[in-house]
Amino acid sequence: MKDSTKSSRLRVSLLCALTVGLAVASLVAVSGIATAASPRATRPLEKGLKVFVIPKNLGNSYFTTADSVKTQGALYALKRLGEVGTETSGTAATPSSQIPAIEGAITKGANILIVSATDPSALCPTLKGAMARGVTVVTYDSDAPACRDLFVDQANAQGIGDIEVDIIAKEMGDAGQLAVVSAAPTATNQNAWIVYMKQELKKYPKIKLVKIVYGMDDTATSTTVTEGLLTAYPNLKGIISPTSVGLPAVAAVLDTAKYRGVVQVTGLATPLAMKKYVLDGTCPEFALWNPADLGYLAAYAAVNYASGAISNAPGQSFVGGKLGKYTVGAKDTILLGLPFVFNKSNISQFHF
Ligand code: RAM
Repeated sequence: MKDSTKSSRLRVSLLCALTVGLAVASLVAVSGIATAASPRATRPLEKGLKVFVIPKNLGNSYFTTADSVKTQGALYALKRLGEVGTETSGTAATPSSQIPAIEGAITKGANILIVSATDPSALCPTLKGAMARGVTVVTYDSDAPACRDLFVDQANAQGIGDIEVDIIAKEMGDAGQLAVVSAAPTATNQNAWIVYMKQELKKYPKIKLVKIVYGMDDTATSTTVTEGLLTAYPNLKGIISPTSVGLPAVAAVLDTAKYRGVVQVTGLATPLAMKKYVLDGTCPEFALWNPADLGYLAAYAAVNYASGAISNAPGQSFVGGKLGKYTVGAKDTILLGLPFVFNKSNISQFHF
């Protein structure tokens, strides 16, 4: 099957799933991640564990959704499991802002750290030190492969890269100059997706990736770098922003008569932040997964691991609460599900 056919089928099947009334949470639950391997969770899960959930930064609504009790994210799952959950991080999505929060959590006697890594290597001395002291380290959202026990991945990196390129290519009429407004230059997740974007772009030889700029998961910086792109590349036809802070900032810049429909945009973001731009045509389609389910699953995986109910060997399985059974795959990774495409037909159904 041609890859373009494959990815459009993915989109079609996701949208069909929605039309039969499934919300994102249930899409994830039925997306075929769970396997037939039998659960090894014979040991009871420990209670009263001190668990610190450490997103890239605080004040990002994507992570607020992933982590909060109210959204049924990580802290909700920890509460249900009888653990003591705390969210902490710095204010900027940088290692220098995040590392002191990780160190603080270790000092406070953390049993488990659940971390979205701002950098795959800068965090390692701190995370390895924690592991050496018996602290379970689980990454979610953005990995640090050399210094954690498990990674809970939101969706296949290639699927995320491909879907963004296929959406923008369609909107650009398969031709013209394209730029990327990413998060931090060190972000493991965005960098992995960009690798696959470049690969997928080979299918569209008339699209030229002219520049990658970094908005640092900060609205003001994302706005400034977008304005810089529009000045430097007056013929720009498309922007992909694979960050939930970057995409609404880019869309806000393009939401004028001058740019709407002239410079196309897509990427990853939470639906409430994008509703206006989807409905007014600035950004007809973008993708994401359910961040609350990601946090929830990371909490169940981490507690199962810390309790000795699972190891990180491929085939180990556990029940992720309401999400059902999950299995550890290659590279100590547990996959939440598939990316999901939001557009005019479905955006109003989502409230995060
Ligand atoms: C931002 C962060 C996060 C990423 C989302 C899509 O919130 O960079 O790591 O997964 O965007």
